[in-house]
Amino acid sequence: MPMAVGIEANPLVTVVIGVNGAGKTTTVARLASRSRKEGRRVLLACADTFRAAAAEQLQIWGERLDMPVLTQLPGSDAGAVVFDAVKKGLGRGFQEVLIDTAGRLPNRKGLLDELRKIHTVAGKAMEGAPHRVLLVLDGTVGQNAFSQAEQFMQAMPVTGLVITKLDGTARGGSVLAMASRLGIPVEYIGVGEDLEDLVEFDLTDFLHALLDMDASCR
Ligand SMILES: Nc1nc2c(ncn2[C@@H]2O[C@H](COP(=O)(O)OP(=O)(O)OP(=O)(O)O)[C@@H](O)[C@H]2O)c(=O)[nH]1
Ligand SMILES: [Mg+2]
Repeated sequence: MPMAVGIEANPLVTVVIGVNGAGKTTTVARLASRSRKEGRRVLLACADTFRAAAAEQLQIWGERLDMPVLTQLPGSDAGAVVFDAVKKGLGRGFQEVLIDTAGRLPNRKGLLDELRKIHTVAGKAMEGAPHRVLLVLDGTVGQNAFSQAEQFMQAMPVTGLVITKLDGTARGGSVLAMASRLGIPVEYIGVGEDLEDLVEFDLTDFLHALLDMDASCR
């Protein structure tokens, strides 16, 4: 059961969005790995039909995790991949469908429209999908991430944030402030480059770590 999200959908459909290089694909792989450890059957889908190497990158993760990956050729319709993935998830007894999307700057209208379409198409394939929309933000970019997040939120109802690259940065405090201004919970943080380096966000632990870091800087 996906306790972290508290949503009982079968399959649970998650879409991962964010700017280029924020850590979306890595996050998809890490979430998949966590779910598999809980014994859940996961289908990965690459709705990044924009960048040629994107499907290949997710396929490599799929091989490493021994999980099926649904892809399409570059230039094809991202919505079609999402529709197929959700239908396959429903029809073949997967408990989770994790959808990776193309990296995009939110000021490109066409790309935000594509996200809107992905959202609509997922809902057509399964009522209520996507159940979870995770916006991945690079924890090293600071305030810039705030306006990016606001724009993404216009394209899809973001349910949670994933803040990556919090290893080796002292920007943790500004990230927290940002999440509270956006009114969206931080679900996970990325703290390194390994598969295991995605941890559930716990405010108390985080504040302690921040205070320790602050104390060691004095
Ligand atoms: N240090 C560190 N590196 C990370 C973390 N998360 C992701 N990365 C690295 O960030 C880089 C980009 O990650 P990707 O997952 O490919 O990012 P993406 O958002 O899918 O990128 P595009 O598909 O090009 O938009 C990779 O080199 C990752 O290893 C993290 O928590 N800490
Ligand atoms: Mg990617």
